[in-house]
Amino acid sequence: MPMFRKALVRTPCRNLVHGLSAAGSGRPDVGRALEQHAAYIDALRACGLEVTVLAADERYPDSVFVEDTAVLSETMAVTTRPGAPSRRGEELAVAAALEEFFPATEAILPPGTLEGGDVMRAGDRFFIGLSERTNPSGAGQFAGILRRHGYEAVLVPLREVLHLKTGISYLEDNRLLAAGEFLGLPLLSSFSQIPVPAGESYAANSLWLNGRVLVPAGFPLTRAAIEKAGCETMPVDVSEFRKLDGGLSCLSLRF
Ligand code: CIR
Repeated sequence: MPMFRKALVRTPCRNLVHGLSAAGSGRPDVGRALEQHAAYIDALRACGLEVTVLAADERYPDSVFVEDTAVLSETMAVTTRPGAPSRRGEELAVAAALEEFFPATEAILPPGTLEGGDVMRAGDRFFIGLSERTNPSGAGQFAGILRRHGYEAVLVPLREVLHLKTGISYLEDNRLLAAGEFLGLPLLSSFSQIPVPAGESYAANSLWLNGRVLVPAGFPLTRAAIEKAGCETMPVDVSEFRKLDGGLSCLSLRF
């Protein structure tokens, strides 16, 4: 079971209101987003993580979703090339910050695109979503990097959701929280699946951290299902980030 010691987050910028959104559920309130972000950092700290906070960057409305800009493990730091053109460049400040913690970083190069939200680790296997943000070149480059580090890569074509982890989360001990198109998918059949109850699919993006699971606030059925599967849960309100299709995991890089 992994032990996370550190996390990297980035303060939401005022331009968050101009972030990408397909959800059509209104624009985020920046003041509330800042409060929620601070509470999210507190939750990470409560799970034992030391948190590095990068400064807001007004050039990138979506830069609070730092998970999309890198993929990390004990031995590897890969900076991505976001598939959304407006997000390209976010990864530079993240790469610079990671230099303090990793001896070397690798990068996804053009024409490849990859966003960290499309990468889910389960032990030594990394599942990579092929999505509108992660193309076959990006996924292929990343799979090559994984193999060099002794990991296995499994490609998962997506049909409906933005990112792979919009619909599934690995909760350790072979437990997989899953919603929608991922329920019963043969590629994921080796996991013990916890189905996300109808109407709560947003909570499929929950976050295992050192034995506890952060769950978005307001999804009691999913929370109960996770508790029933043996995990202590901690609700965190991320309603303002949800308006931009962002989930709990998107707000941090853990390592
Ligand atoms: C975007 O569309 O890129 C942002 N508004 C949301 C990114 C969410 N990130 C994630 O699911 N990993």
